[in-house]
Formats: sequence, C-alpha cells, structure tokens
Amino acid sequence: MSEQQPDPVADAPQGGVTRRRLLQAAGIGAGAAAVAPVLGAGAASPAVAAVAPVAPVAPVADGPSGGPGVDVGSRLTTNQGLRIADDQNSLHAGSRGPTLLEDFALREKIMHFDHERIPERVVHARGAGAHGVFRLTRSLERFTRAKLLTDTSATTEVFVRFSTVNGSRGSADTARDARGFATKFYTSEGVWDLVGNNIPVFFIQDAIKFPDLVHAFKPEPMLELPQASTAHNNFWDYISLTPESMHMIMWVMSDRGIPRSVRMMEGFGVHTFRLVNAAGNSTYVKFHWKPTLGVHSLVWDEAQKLGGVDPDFHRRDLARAINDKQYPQFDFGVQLLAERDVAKVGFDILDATKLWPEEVVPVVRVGQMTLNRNPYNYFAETEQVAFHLGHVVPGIDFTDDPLLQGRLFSYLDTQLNRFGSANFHQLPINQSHAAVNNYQQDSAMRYANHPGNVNYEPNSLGGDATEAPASKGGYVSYPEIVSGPKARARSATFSDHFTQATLFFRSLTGPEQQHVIDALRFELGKVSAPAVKHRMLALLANVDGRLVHEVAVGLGLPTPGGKVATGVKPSPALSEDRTPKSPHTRRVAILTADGAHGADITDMQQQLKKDGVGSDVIAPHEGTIATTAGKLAVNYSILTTRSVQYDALYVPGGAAAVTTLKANGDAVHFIEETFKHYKSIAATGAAQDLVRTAVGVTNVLTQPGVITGSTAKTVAAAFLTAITTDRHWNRTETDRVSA
Ligand code: HDE
Repeated sequence: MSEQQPDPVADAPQGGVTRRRLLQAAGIGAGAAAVAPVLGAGAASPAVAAVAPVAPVAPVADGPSGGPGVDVGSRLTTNQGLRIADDQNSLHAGSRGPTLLEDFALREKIMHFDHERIPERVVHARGAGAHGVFRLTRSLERFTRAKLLTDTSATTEVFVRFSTVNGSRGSADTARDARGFATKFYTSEGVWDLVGNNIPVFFIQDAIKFPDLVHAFKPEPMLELPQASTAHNNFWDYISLTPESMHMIMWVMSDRGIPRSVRMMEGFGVHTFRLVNAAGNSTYVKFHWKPTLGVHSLVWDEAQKLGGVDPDFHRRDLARAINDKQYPQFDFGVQLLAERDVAKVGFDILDATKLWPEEVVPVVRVGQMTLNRNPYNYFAETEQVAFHLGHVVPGIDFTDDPLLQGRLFSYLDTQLNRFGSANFHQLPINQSHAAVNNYQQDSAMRYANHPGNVNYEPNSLGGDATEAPASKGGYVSYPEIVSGPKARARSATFSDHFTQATLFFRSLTGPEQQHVIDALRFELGKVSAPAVKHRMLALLANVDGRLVHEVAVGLGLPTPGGKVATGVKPSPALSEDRTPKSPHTRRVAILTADGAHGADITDMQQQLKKDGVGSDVIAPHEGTIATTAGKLAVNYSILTTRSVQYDALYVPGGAAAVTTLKANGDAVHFIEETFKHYKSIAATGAAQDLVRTAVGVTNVLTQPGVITGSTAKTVAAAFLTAITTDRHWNRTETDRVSA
C-alpha cells in the first residue's frame, strides 16, 4: 500500500488517535522521517542526520478509550507480519501429544511475553504520569537566557511523572514517603528535566551515602519486608546514626508524607541551581511548583486503609481529574539569590538538607503548568520515560552541591541498566522536540542511524555540522572558578543539622505538629531495637522539647535532654494548612438506600456539580434505588466502596432508607469513619438521627464540619464551605469513634 492511499486499518480511531498516528509518533511506518540508506561506496552524502522529533500526538481529552490494542477488523499476525490461523492452540503431535519445537508462533509469542519487563527503577519504581503544557507568564531574561524561561509567547510541552520513592512498582500509592515530581520539558532548545520531590530538602548531603540510605529504607534484605514502609529497624537505625537527615525526617513524618492527591502537592527542585543570563552572569535559583488547589493530605489511618482498599488511589485520581477535564495546574516559581547575598542566609546553599525560607527569599511565580492528557500507554510513556539532571538547556546550570553532582552521574547510568541500550533517547517519550544532530550511532535497538558514509567530526568528505557558540544557542558551562586540595571532606558549613528541623516543626499548626508526633510514635513503635529508639529520641531532643517528650511518652521511654536552637523564626509558608483551599475536584459520597428522599439527592448532586465537586450515589445494592422522586442510578454498592475514597459524606433523608442504613454495619462504619477522619458530613431529615446514633459522640450534630437541616437545599451552601475547609481538626472525641 502506498503512503498516499488511505489505510482504513491504520487510520481507525484508537481512543481518539489513529493507529497511523501512534506509529508515526513511535517513528515507525508512513510519516516517520525515513532515513534513506545511501548505498554505494564513497557516496559523500549529507553526513549528519537528525533523529525525527516526535510529532506531538493529539490530546485525548476524554482519556483512555479502554478499546482494543490492535487494529480492529484486521487479522492477527506474528511480529513478522505473517497471518495467524489459530491463536488458541499450539502445534502438537496429535491433539493430545507433545508440543513441537517447530511452533515458531508459540515460541515468538512466549519469548516476547517472557521479556515484557524491564528492571524497575531502583527508587521511585511506582509512578503515574501525565502530559501537559508549560506557559511562561513572566520573563526571567535578566537572569537566564533559557528560552523557556524568557519567551512568554512560547508554549512548552511537558511530561510529568509523580512517584513514591520506597515501594516496588506494584506497591500502594498512599504509603508514607516522599513523592517524586519529575518534569520533562520538551523545549525548543532541547530537553530540560527538572527531577524534583514534593519535599524541598533531602536526607543526606553527599551522594556517596545514597546507596546506604536506600538500602536502609527499602525492605530488609533477608525476608524482603516490610514493603513500601520505613517503619522498621534498618531505616531508623541508619537515621539514628545520620543526624543530617533530621530536617527531612520532619517533612516525611508530617502530612507531606501522605498526600491526598499528587495534584495537591508542591514540587521542589531541592538543589540550588544556577541561572545564567546572556551576559554570562549567574544567579542562584531554587525551583518550585505550587498547586493551584493548595497542598492537602490524608490522615494516617486513611492512608493505611487506602493501601488495601485502593492501592491505585493517586494514579486513579490523577487520570480521573484529567479525564473529567479538571486539569491539574501548578504555578512555577523561582527563588533567586544573588551571588553577593549568599553569606546573608545563614547556612550553606550547597547543602541539600536546607531550604530557603520563603519569608527570606520570596518565591516569584513566573509560569504555569497544566496537565491535560493521560498517557496512551503506561509502559511506553510512564515506565520508559528517562529523566536525567544532565538534560539541561542554555541558561540553566549546576552548582557544586555534592548531592547534585552525584545525581549527574547516577541518572544516565541507571537508564543504561533499565534500557540495556544507549538509545533510550530514541523512544518517543524521551525524544527531544528540538532537532537532534550528531554522529553517534548503533547500540542496541537503534532505528535511526545516519545516512551517508561519513560518521565522524571533523570531516572533509561529507560536509559538516558546526558547533554552536553561546550566541547561536550552544551550551557553555558557567566558568566557575574552582580550586582547592583534593579531599574526602565535608565542609564545616554543612554541620548544623537541627536548626531547620526546628524551623519546620515550629512552623506547623497545632494539628500538623500532632501528626508529626503521631507518625514518629507509629514508626518508632515498629522498631524492635531499643538502642535505635533511644538514639532517635536523643536526636529529636535537639529539634523540639515538646516533640521529643510526646514521642518518648508514646514509646514509654524517658525523655532525654537536648540542645534546641534558639531564636528560630517560624516560616508560615511551610505549613500546608496555610496553602489555598478549594472544593474543586473533591468527591462526595451520597450514602443512601431504597426509600430515600429523591429530590434531596438530585438537588445536592446539582449543587455539587455546579461547584466542581464530584459525587457518587452509594447504596446497599447496585442498579437503581426507588426514591420518593422515582428511580435513581446507583454508582457503587457499599460492598465495593469505602469512606476513605471520598472527601465528604452526604446522607439524605427518607425514613425507609434511614432504617435500612441503620441496620447495615458497613453503612454505619462508613459514617463513623468519615467523622473520625475529620471530613465534612451533611445529613438531612431523618438521616440526622442516623448520623447521631452511628457516630455515638456527644453533640455530634453540632460538631465542626457536621451540617444538618431539613433539605439538601438548606444545607448545600454550608456543606460546600465545610468541604472547602477540608479537615475539621477542632472536632472533639474522634478518638472515641471505633472506626
Ligand atoms: Fe533520585 N534517582 N537520586 N533523587 N530521583 C532516581 O533514576 C539518585 C534524589 C528523583 O520519575 C533514579 O531514573 C541519587 C533527590 C526522582 O523516573 C536514580 C541521589 C531527588 C526520581 C536516582 C538521588 C531525587 C529519581 C532511579 C543522591 C529530589 C524518579 C530511576 C545523590 C530532588 C524519576 C531513575 C522518574 C530517580 C539516583 C537523590 C528525585 C537511581 C544517586 C535529592 C523524582 O538514578
């Protein structure tokens, strides 16, 4: 079939994109920039070929179609294009006899299956990705010559991968952990990877300790347990011997370690980087992502239960939001520090265990990222995306942060291990959108070698591509002057491990501080080595007196004395409770049964929808329920749904429905748990009594975030305000609720 003829098979829709388009994006088939081999000795043809930039595929706003993965209506074939007559039976000697080695179709299929997995990432194995766009709103021309940070008219395509750090690829999303927040910018000057976390600091100061840290937090080696959890001896043993980790520990033990959604996390580049402008002047910079929905978290009981109820909670949430066109948005911010001001901040900016308080160095918002398309294929995109800090563009440069320097080695090395080839840059998800032009060739799975007979530089036989000076977009490293004796040494300026741990703890609100205390009690409570617990308390004693005392009481151990920094000025920006609050994209469970007051349900559904809040009707059975206003569709049965999957609960009235729910232990538990997790509850009509008896706490109906009234219309506005507040921490007697 010629390229001009329409190919009904290749052009068949695949969830909004044609098969042909997908093949083109992969650089395969019609439309891919064909690299014509030039045969014949001595052909002095153009020597340098470009790897075809990926044609951006059309966004599928509706998300994955869930359709078949093959061309509908076509014939099954082998990988060689041979049509398959029977895909149900292998080739036997007789219908009950041995299978023949001759069966090339069986062997090809099984061989391919046997090799489906590539090594999972040694850290950040579990992740979820999304495509989007980045738009600059304010030029940073004074500080950098990077086009993506100076050209406010440009739109830069991005791919983001959010991840947990500790667990295996199949572990749960809601484990207590830092989260990766890695962004690939496909800029006009090449790929820039900003490989950050949702926490602005790190456990260690020097890359040489990374393997030890990771060995310590991963499952212990003999029995490979526990999975995706730091609550074990080895982790806390290592931490108790690593005081520089105390700042990061405060963050991981805080609510930041259990995000409500990856859409509600901040992102941080962590290291101090450099911006370099056209005149060659350098400014230090920290990169930030700020979610427009604000920063929100789960409560620990909820996070643990979600690990079983819905291990894909974050992945599902991200995909659903994009599918529903509730596109996640993050403001891009920079903290800029002039070289001359470095001494003023009071700590070493090369130390990755330190943050720059926003009250001292403000975060200037200069752009926005919108995630607007789910991946078409998890493996091809989210699994095969390869990040590397060395993927930079002119105007962005490095510093001597020893953690950053170590990462510059590790990421390229790890990709070789994952892909088994130096050609991972040719995978569509990793391809630069700027032309690629060099003489590299071969290695496993190379599909775009250069045409022509000349593959070296300089040459006189094939014509040459020339190097680009800075004025023509060439990358020129910042000419930092470095000198000093070679030494395996840690700078004395890296030695204060506690002041910023204290800063973080003291900047939290009361409930947030309590969560840190509870988390440490839990984690250290899982440690069986007494010496480790004692050493940890000794370190916490240098962070905050009340903190160490509360943790010690929880562990039944004496409170050691310590030396806490004085004069630490809190940084309110570090408290997530003080970030924006919004009801948008929250999800409400409407718990009901046959005999419910129908108008209340439909009124509430409409009101919530109007305010960008999603809702599901949950009843003892699937199908429809009979309400006073007729039949109403049920989204989920109580059997398949748990309160932890929702942000708030509405229980409508209707005497018969309430009687049914009162007699249903799972329904009662649903209500109790919602209350215990500090979430908003609205109850109307007879349902008020149901909530009162289910929760069984004094004055439950007048507790914060519990909204009652006669009809949905009368409670909707207050319910929405309560959902916006999110958690009602001043609720009392939650400990009495046995959910
Ligand atoms: Fe990573 N890290 N890291 N890391 N990291 C990896 O690279 C490493 C560090 C981060 O979604 C690996 O491709 C070393 C800090 C993210 O694909 C590996 C050190 C921060 C991701 C690696 C660090 C990060 C990774 C494993 C200490 C926050 C996931 C797979 C010197 C700023 C990227 C891979 C994705 C992944 C090494 C420390 C963030 C092994 C040696 C600090 C978000 O190369």
